[in-house]
Amino acid sequence: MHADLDAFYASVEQLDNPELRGKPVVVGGPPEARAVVTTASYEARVFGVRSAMPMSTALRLCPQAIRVSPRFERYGEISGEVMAVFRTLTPVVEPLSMDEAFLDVTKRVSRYQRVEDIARRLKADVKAKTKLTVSIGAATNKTVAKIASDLMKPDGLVVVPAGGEAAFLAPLPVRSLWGVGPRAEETLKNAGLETIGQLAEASEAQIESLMGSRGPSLLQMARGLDDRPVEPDHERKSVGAETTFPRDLADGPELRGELRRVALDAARRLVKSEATARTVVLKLRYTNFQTISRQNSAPEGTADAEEIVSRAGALLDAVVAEGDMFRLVGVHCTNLIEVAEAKGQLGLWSESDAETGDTEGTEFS
Ligand code: TTP
Ligand code: MG
Repeated sequence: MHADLDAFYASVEQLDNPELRGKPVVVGGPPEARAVVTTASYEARVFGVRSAMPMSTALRLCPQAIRVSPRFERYGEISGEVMAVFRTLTPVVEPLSMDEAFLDVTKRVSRYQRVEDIARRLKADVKAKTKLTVSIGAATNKTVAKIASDLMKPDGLVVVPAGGEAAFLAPLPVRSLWGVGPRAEETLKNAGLETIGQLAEASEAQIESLMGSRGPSLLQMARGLDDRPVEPDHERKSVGAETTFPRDLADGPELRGELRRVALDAARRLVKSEATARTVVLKLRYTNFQTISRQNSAPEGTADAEEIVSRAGALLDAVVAEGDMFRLVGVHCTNLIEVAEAKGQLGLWSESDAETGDTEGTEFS
């Protein structure tokens, strides 16, 4: 199964503020800040408002929309609850982002337990626990399940029977396939391949000439074939950020500013990973490439950005000497405690990070 919450951020805002329910809601920063829409409630989507659209455009399309700034920590919290509900059904849960996951329920399905019933019960459980609606697609493989979950949103449930994968995909646009973005879509369209069914019937040679090395796997997908397993996420051991300066820096406002920036970035990644950290690690590289790290730990985990900034600053205070010049500074948070775990629930999970800004992010296990 692929399960994906409906209008996730906007639904959480409507949940926490009853006045927003039933109304067009857009989540994102203010238009003056040239912010974009992270998501829009289904009431706002009627007006054509979409994710990633400039907020100014969204508010022009739907002037009565209520704009709310995002509260990532809150979304992380709810996400942890939802993933915990998923894990009551099966331990084989592979989160893809805060609001979606693959679940392998193969072992649950039997003559007496149809997948429809399992999915319906999961939807009810998520609703009972969080009051949110989730759309579910179920199929014999990931590609088909993911596409199916999107088809009847919101509050959707689509089950594609075994053997019906190719027929299910055939009428859909190639764009629905994983990894087919606007450019690939254009290339395929120019070759007369607009639906997945048309793609499925093309020859391997033709697709390879159009799409290069990705051709064969794309063709397999179009034919409804995909044998990738659901891979439960492993605990991530560290999140952080570091930056190399254009020129070496001595201690001073500039170095402290860079330190602050990477510490904030590390804190942001921590929140995104739905975790708190007990340990803050400062990494420094001197002009001669010698690299050191210093760390401090606290009994309780934190994801508080200012606390991480100040602990990283204290580590720098303790190590810096007159005349030192640095070429890199990094802040890493380790000894992570997952938010769901901290709440006494089972399950460890994290999401893969998108790179933002010009600092270099790292996650290592
Ligand atoms: P999605 O699952 O893609 O979107 P959604 O849950 O808002 O709506 P639906 O699934 O019903 O179509 O993304 C989940 C959250 O991720 C979304 O609520 C906000 C965030 N997000 C962004 O911040 N930027 C984006 O461009 C997208 C697509 C999502
Ligand atoms: Mg969603």
